[in-house]
Amino acid sequence: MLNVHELEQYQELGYVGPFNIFDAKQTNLITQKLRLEKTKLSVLKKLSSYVPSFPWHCVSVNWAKDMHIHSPLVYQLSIRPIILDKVISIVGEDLVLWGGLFLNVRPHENPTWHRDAECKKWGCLDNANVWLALNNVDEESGMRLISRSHHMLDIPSGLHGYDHVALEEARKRDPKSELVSYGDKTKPGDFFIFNGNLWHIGGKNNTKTRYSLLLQYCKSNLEVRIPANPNVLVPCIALNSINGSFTNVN
Ligand SMILES: O=C(O)CCC(=O)C(=O)O
Repeated sequence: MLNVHELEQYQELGYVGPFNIFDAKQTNLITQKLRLEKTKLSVLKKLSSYVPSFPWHCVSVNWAKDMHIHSPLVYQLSIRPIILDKVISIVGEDLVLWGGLFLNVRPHENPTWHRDAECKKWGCLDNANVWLALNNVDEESGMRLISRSHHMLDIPSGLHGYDHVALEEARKRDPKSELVSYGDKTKPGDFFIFNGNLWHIGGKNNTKTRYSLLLQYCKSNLEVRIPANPNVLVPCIALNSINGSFTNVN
């Protein structure tokens, strides 16, 4: 569970944590297994594109955050009580897991500031993202956030990877916003929780691939659509159901 202060911080600033869940040995093992599961999934996706009747209708769409439905380990991690209890404190008991993304960010990649397009119409306590630091997460390759930006109506385009521009823009909207570098706060095996509407950017390591896991939860009655293909509902997994009626669960 989150305590009252942690929940207040999530509402006001948009993030909470870090919390430790795994030691270095466990973290290495998880990274290895997830690399394997991601490789298997990408092979299956390629195969499915050659077989018109392949029953993976949601997989072939331009949708990368689907490891929660295809990787047993991602699902198992998402229901670990130390994570799920905290997410429930924010979102409530009736919730779904709508996104699972194993990130392997390489040194040549250029991450950009963004917010999660899927949740732009949702309220503050409607959703929670969990970011689990796996391998090669350090000061420079951890996540960076702009506090309070989840309350802002927009995010300007063209922020690219520039922290000072993102902060300047945010402060035009709320002078109390701050740049928060989670790389300074997290070590492999730690996780933190942030609102999907928060302006955020994943850092990169200049020499090694950085590994982390993003788990995305929301209230079960919300519609989650693939931003690039809004006719398609995102495949979700019902967790901890009370009433059993879910908008997104087929
Ligand atoms: O690089 C990261 O870990 C951030 C990923 C992210 O923010 C996203 O996929 O929306």
